[in-house]
Parts: sequence; structure tokens; C-alpha cells
Amino acid sequence: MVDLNLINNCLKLSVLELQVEVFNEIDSTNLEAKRRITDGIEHDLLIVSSHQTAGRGRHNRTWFSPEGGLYFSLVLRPRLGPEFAPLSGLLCACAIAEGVQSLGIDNVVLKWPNDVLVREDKIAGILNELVAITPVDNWVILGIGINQNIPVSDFPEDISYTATSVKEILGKYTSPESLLCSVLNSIDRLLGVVESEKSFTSVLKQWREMSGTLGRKVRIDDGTQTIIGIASELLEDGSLTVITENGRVTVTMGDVTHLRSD
Ligand code: BT5
Repeated sequence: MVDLNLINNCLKLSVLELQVEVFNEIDSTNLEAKRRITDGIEHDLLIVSSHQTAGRGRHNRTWFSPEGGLYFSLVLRPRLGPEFAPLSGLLCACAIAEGVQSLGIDNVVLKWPNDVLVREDKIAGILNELVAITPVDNWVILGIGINQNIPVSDFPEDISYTATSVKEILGKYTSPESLLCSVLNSIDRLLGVVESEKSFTSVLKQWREMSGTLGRKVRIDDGTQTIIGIASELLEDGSLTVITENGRVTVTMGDVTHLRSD
């Protein structure tokens, strides 16, 4: 189980006022976060679990969550208003990338909207959900899963060719508490930037610099249509512009596949 004392020792927060709760096993840290919001919370909350029995991705997909991975949900008030909640996912992606890089991993890139890749393989995913209790009482849940101490040979067949882990890349065990603190300290710093600048502009700039999607030929499935083109721009609201054969298209949600250019 993740050690609460070690976490408290390495967290260096100035914006988040975190209550931290650690579980050995849970269905999903995002589901627990929702239950806690429904019961009524007053502070930012961090829920961490050593594994999940019903880890979820977007659109209710399964997130493979065995012992060894890092699974947590951060519950906080959406900065600058609920309409900016999707940008928190981009902020988390930047923070996860910083955390993974701090372990000595190179070639970390971001895939729109919320994936962290090493080269082309997914090492982390983010499920951000907005919970509106009333129109003015909102919480955002930032659910983060990082493949840390999981051998790739343990991955189920359907993701074994598209997923990677810290353990696979470095060939050794790394501390979950250190990686968790590193990501949370980065999230806290970036939230501080958003608050002081009253905008996500600097965060979006950092995302663009780390993007593996911009400039790439992509296929995007948004649930109703498939778009193929060159991803050209991340707009200030977090949407993606794609240049297709039929002109410029702006997408606000969808699953992106990076394609070879030829
Ligand atoms: C995501 O969804 O990438 C969001 C994942 C968020 C997981 C965290 S863990 C803590 C918190 N509590 C939760 O219950 N969830 C959050 P999406 O973009 O929809 O990607 C899901 C797809 O990624 C699946 O359909 C698989 O193809 C693939 N996948 C599943 N598990 C994976 C893993 N461990 N590593 C890499 N890919 C995986």
C-alpha cells in the first residue's frame, strides 16, 4: 500500500489544500471521488489506491489497474470556472510528463487530449470529470493512471502493443510515493501559474511544446465521424484544429490515432 507518511513528507504544495486518503483496493478512485462529492466535501481531496477492481477510462472503457500501477484522483474546484475544466486535463498531462521525465525517461510526448506517451506507447491516461452539484457548486475530478511498476508482459493482449511502463523502460522498481509527489507538486505549480495569470495560456504553451500530436497526420474518431488530416493547432479552449482534404476542422473531443505521414 502507498505510504501516507512518505507522501506527506514529499508533498510541497502552495495552492492545493489536500486531504489525502490511501486505499489498498478500490473499485475506481474516480467513483470514490464522486461518492465523496455526493456526501459533501469541503477541501481538495486526493484518493490513491494500490489497485482498482473497476478502473475506468473515457466512455466507460476499462483501465487495466493491477498492483504496481499508480492510480489516483484529485478533486478540486475548477479553476477560472467550470467551462475551463477540460483544460485541467491538459494541465495534468504536462505534470505527468514532468514526473515521468524526472525519473530519467526521455521521449515523453503528449497525445491530444489526455494521454502521455513514451515514443508512441501509452504510459499514462487521464479521466477528467466535472461534477456539478448546483450551477455554482462544481468540482472537477482528475483521475490519473500511470503504468509504473508493471512488467509489460502482464498487460492484456489488446493493449500490450500500445502500452508501456516505467518499469519496462528503466528496468527497475521506482517509488510510487516519489512519482505521486512529483506529479502533484507539478500540478500545484501549474495551478499556481493559472491562478496568478488568470489564464491557461502558459499551460497550453507547455502542452504544445511537449505535444506529439501537433504536426502529425492523425485519425480522429469523435463518436459520429472519422476525420483524417494533419493536426495543426491547439486552440485556447483546448480544442484541436485539423487540416483535412476538405478544409479545416475543429474537434473538441475524440480518440486520436497518430498515423505515419506516408
Ligand atoms: C484513459 O482513457 O486513458 C483514462 C484513464 C484514467 C485512469 C485513471 S486511474 C485513476 C482514475 N480512476 C479511474 O477509474 N480512472 C482514472 P481512454 O483514453 O479512454 O483510454 C482507455 C483505453 O486505453 C482502453 O480502452 C485500452 O485500450 C487502453 N488501456 C487500458 N488500460 C491501459 C493501461 N493500463 N495502459 C495503457 N493503456 C490502457
